[in-house]
Amino acid sequence: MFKNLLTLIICLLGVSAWGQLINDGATIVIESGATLVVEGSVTNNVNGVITNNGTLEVKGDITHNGTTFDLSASTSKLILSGTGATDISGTPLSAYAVEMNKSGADVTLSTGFTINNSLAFLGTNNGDLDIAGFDLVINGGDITGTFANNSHINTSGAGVIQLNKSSAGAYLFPVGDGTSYTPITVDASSASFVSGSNLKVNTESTASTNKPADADAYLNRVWNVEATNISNYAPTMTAEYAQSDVVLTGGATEDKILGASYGTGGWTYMAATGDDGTNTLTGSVDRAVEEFTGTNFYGKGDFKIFFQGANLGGGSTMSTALNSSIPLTSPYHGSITAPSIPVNAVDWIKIDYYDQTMTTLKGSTSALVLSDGTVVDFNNSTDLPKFKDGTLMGHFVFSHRNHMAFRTNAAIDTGSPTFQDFTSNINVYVDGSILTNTPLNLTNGKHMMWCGDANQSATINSTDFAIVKFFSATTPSGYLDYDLNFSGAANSTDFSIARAFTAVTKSAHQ
Ligand SMILES: [Ca+2]
Ligand SMILES: [Ca+2]
Ligand SMILES: [Ca+2]
Repeated sequence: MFKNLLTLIICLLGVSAWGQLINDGATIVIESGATLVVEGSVTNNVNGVITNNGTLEVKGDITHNGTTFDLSASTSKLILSGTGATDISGTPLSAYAVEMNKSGADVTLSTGFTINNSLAFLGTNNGDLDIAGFDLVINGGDITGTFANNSHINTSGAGVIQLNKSSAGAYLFPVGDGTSYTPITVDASSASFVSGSNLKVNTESTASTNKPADADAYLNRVWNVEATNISNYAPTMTAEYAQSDVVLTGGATEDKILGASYGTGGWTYMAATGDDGTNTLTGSVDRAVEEFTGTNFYGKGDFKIFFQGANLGGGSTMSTALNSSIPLTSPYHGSITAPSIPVNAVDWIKIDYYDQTMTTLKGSTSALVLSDGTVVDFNNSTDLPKFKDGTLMGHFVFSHRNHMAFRTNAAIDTGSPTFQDFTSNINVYVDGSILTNTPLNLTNGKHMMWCGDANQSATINSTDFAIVKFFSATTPSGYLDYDLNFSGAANSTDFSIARAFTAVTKSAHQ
């Protein structure tokens, strides 16, 4: 429209409506209070200067390859409207306030976009803002308005929303993939923000590549959240997934999907919840870079347990004489096989996990006990044992092939497990009706699982003695239930141990 008018200065004072605006070198100023409505596209070519101090409403594309496209005045507003698609391209744009007010059409970024005050989504069906591979930076203000499947910020590309904030708060990121609105709120109200703090968020419509191998209830939805220059950062995430994100296999149900976070050190499930009715997940995180999603809940436990039979001679550790005989497959669960047995492993242990009130068994797994009493994950001896589909607060029952079972007294937060040193008799359930024996046996300065329940009956008595006597008579060797001292053989030593421990009947507190 204004080709080759290099020296023209146009000052817009009232309300103007143009078909399209191609500026090849003029200086166009929209004064404060004035409105320019462009029914088509705005193209600011080389040497072009556009300064908006009022309202610029554009229904078509915006292309800026000119000298200046200044939308930064605090009196200014950029309205993206119309029924056709808008593409923003060229030199990265910076605007003070932006309103999304389209009708069933999207705005797509083909360049970076910084908004210095606010981004508002007006009305309904006003289209998505697809940031594609570019970053949308919100500099201090908020993203407000009405969001829906057809009105949100599509961050399924490589770009992120970067929310620059200098004060703590709960911040909504109205993200989605262009089809489904899947927002996440990062509640960092308790964190310390400074000038230069920011949160970066985008979402991906795929499952986490780090998803636990045996997860059978999870989402094809990941929210990437990164915090920069924020201290005391331990936010609560609240995210909403689309029903189409849900993946269930092997008969798993959607209620198994809870908030899960992946980052340095692996998966965490702090304060994890899930609501398959509202499709809402929550979780707490403590890392600056997190991948938040929904999977089966894998609570963890941090336990220290001693088997009396492996510490009959005393000392600070248990015997590992049985180590080379320990089978890769758990004696308690045929489906659980360790890739290898750690050289300091003493034996397998069975762990049944219950809900908070100890009324419902949620699952059963096996773990390995190391010589210092540490209980480790069978897949990875540097990790804590995991409890798939357990509850956030849960109880545990510990059983062994020839030791008497015991259980927790108070439910444990398996999303943020604290160390449970059962050798110090901490959090061990006592059944007041059992007067013959304590749940664990205090010996050599430690509380240990009682030796001698060779038939896993929750009672140590003459039956166990008879079993050990019978099977040790032929002095077999290997991984044997009647090898009470973990020596790798059953013989007269085990016979003597059985006779001593079964002389007085003992019962499990459970
Ligand atoms: Ca659902
Ligand atoms: Ca028994
Ligand atoms: Ca033995």
